[in-house]
Amino acid sequence: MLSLTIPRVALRAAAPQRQFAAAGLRFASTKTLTEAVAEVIPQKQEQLKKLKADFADRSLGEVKVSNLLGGMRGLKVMLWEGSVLDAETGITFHGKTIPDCEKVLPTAKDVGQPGKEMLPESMLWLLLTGNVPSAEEAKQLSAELASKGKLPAYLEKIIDSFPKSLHPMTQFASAVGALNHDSAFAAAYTKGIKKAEYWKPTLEDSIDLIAKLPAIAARIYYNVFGRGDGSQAIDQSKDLIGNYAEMIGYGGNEGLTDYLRLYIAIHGDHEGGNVSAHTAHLVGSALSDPYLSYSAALLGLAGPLHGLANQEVLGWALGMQDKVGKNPTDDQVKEYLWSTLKSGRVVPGYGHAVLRRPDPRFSALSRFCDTRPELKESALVQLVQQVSNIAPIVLKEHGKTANPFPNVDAASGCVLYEYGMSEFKYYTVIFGISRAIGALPQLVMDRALGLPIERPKSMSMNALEALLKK
Ligand code: FAM
Repeated sequence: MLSLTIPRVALRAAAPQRQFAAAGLRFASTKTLTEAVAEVIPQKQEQLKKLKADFADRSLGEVKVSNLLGGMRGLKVMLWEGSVLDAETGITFHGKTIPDCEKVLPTAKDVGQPGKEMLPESMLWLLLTGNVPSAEEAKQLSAELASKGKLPAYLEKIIDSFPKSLHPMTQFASAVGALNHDSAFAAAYTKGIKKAEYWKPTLEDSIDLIAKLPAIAARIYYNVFGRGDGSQAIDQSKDLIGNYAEMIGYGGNEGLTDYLRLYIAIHGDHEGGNVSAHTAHLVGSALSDPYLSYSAALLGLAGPLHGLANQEVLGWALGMQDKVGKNPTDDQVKEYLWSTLKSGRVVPGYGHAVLRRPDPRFSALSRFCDTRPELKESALVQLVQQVSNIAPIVLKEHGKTANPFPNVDAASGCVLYEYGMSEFKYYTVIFGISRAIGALPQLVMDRALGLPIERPKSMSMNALEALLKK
């Protein structure tokens, strides 16, 4: 689909051999995720201690008025362990690029499921521990998540009471917040748990929440759009997304199921400063439990400049097809782009607060499209490709956007639509399932490192003027 495409076959040929396990066996060497996290925490604590002792007074750069007025762009002011976003090369997860992850992280096939894409479980393991899980470890994590995936009856009732007209993201955030009813962290805190132990119930809640997100999302889908099995049945032998696809009625669709695995794995983490990740960290710094913290993160994700953009892109692309037909010429695309810009709207799916190159997540989704004949032939997917070649030229000419290239949302919703999931309003919920696998591991690390409540300094314009005129 794209010139950025690296043949996936080549990537996989280069992959180191994974370990394979017979279904259902726990090998003596196989750790649980909790055991693996417990192993890495002492090193992280030691690293923080040393950083504080050796460098606490070192400067990381100056703070300019433009930083204060400009959404704190570029200020290095928070710790985030799972991933780092480079403006030119994009995201790395504990130093691994998306193509690296595609080579080494256990896939659906590696755990005996139909499909070829890396599992979100594998990404979660990497983000939490910094290490690549074995296939057995990923499989064991799938089983742990399946065993915790069923929703409590009170939550089902709460979700069923929401009006259908309430945006799915509002329902999602509300349902996640309500799970704080059962929070292990909140209960332990009330009982007076020691600070050094905070991370344990935080991890317990985080795993529980990640396990339940697919069923919450599927129940909302069923209630609002009438699709899926309605009961969110969980097959204990399936991976997280294999179960989710069944719950929303796409279990037989291997292409969509595998797309969801890739989508959810690569949307998981995008370092700490984006609105959803930062919100989880900020709210969690008040020792709000993982359900409350992630509920708040989801409300941030629901904004059109953040997670809602994938829904916007699809509406925008279909609007173009309505206006000029399914296979527009380059000139018609250009004209449509200009009409969007001239009407004062942003071109959804383009630009980024940090990235200054095409988003490697967009490239990964494009590679996926290249491997699937049903997508390669799609007029909508071809339009995504066409726009990705033309929009950067138009946006450069327009002259405002710091990054004229596609971000991940430029493709993501269109592929869902092509697979028959036409309910735009639901798309950000899928992003919301994903972002938990990045935001919650950091919350565990925040508690393990004993990070303090966040409290940056704000200033009024009068106070700022007074300071600057001194
Ligand atoms: N179309 C038109 N104008 C754009 C633009 C776009 N795609 N992207 C940025 N601009 C404008 C922006 O509105 C601003 O104009 P004003 O000075 O009049 O306010 C100017 O260019 C400079 O903005 P910037 O420095 O390039 O971007 P920001 O860092 O302020 O904002 C985005 C970053 C992502 C919010 C912005 O590029 C945007 O609104 N893009 C479209 C929405 C979108 O795709 N969001 C999804 C982002 C994605 F990565 C995610 O979070 N899921």
